[in-house]
Amino acid sequence: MKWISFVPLFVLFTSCGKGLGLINSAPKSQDQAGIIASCTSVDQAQSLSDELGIQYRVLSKKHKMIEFYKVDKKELKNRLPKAKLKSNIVFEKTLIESENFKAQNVSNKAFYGAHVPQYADHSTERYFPHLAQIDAHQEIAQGEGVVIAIIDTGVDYNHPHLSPNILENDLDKHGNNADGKDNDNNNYIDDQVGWDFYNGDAYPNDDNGHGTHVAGLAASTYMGIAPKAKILPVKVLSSTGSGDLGTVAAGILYALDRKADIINLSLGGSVGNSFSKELKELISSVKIANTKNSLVIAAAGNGGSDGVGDCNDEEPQYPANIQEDNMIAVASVDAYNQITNYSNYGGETVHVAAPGGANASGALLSTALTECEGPCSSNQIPYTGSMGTSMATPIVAGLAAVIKSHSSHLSNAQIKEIIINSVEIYDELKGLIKSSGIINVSNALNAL
Ligand SMILES: [Ca+2]
Ligand SMILES: [Ca+2]
Ligand SMILES: [Ca+2]
Ligand SMILES: [Ca+2]
Repeated sequence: MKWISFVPLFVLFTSCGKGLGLINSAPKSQDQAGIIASCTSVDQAQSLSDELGIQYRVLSKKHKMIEFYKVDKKELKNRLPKAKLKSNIVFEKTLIESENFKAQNVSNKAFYGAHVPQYADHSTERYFPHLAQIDAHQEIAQGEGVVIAIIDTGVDYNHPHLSPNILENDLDKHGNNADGKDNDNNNYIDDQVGWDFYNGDAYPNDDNGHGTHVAGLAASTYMGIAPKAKILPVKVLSSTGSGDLGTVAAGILYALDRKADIINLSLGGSVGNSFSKELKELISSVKIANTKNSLVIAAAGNGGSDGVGDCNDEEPQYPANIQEDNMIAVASVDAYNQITNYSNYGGETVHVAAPGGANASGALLSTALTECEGPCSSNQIPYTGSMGTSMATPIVAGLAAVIKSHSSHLSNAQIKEIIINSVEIYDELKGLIKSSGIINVSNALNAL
């Protein structure tokens, strides 16, 4: 399976004959942060835009989520009396926890390919020790039939170890087969492999590397936790890993439309209680996910600006601190089962820990951006090392996919309970992690 990787310059919704005032891309800075109006139709937004000369962006046509820019909130309220209005908070790079902590011991891209020895071989254990740490790769279930949405910086969907697992929307082709029409009627034109909410196009390529690494940890065909799960790439973060709450919420809603079973959020920030009103859009999308039996896995966070882990019970981190019964917040442990220096924690609010890499014991190796001209040769398949709660999160998403593929009748709440109750408990994690333990694939499957 191959995709054309060029990015066409078509504009979303051109077929509607609308254009003035309508923009596609996410806000690039705090200055441009907008106001989200829920319960507002595109027609209402367009007429308001015509009248006032303001810009707007359609976050979700189906859910009537529109973002307006450079507009007075009071004026908007007068014009759209039935709309629910929330200012959209932009995560600056310093707040975002998708930071790609490059480990000291894995300096640059490492190339592995078909010559990499198979699992259980000594070398592979050395390169992918997190698999043995959580007793992964049980042959009885590998994520078959389960969709994991990677809401992130995008995914390199041409990577040879990811492309076989990308969820394809056969009804709405892109690239050479694009017809500029929304053939499956989900309000996104030619969304064959996913959607890029940051740039407003059907090509959720990764211009950072973070999302590609995250996708591989969960579901690479080679050394992913769930090597047969499907990956749905949804780009909501910029090339520097920053983003905003409304775009993340829109990404979640899109993933639900594409029937994602598991939503991976290796991102977040300490937006603080004072912004709780602005969080409502994000919280609402997680609640909707719950009604669709979708499990949301979120990173506990990497300790904020000083990089030293904080207690999420006292300093809430979002989305990880959203208190819904389909949300699992994940901390990071090193290869010695100790919480990593950078990882946030919380005996009340952080449910489980998973391997996330640490300087002392190495970064987690996973898929990296390809630079091959044409298809990559077998010895040119890039993997790289990264560490963070961003890396621990897809390990848990992979486990959720494995459980669901084994027992598809389980509800998201039941899968969450199994993940939490099957951890390996460590005394050192008591009080830091709600379950006091590290996830374990073998235990979880034995509990089914
Ligand atoms: Ca579509
Ligand atoms: Ca189409
Ligand atoms: Ca794109
Ligand atoms: Ca800190």
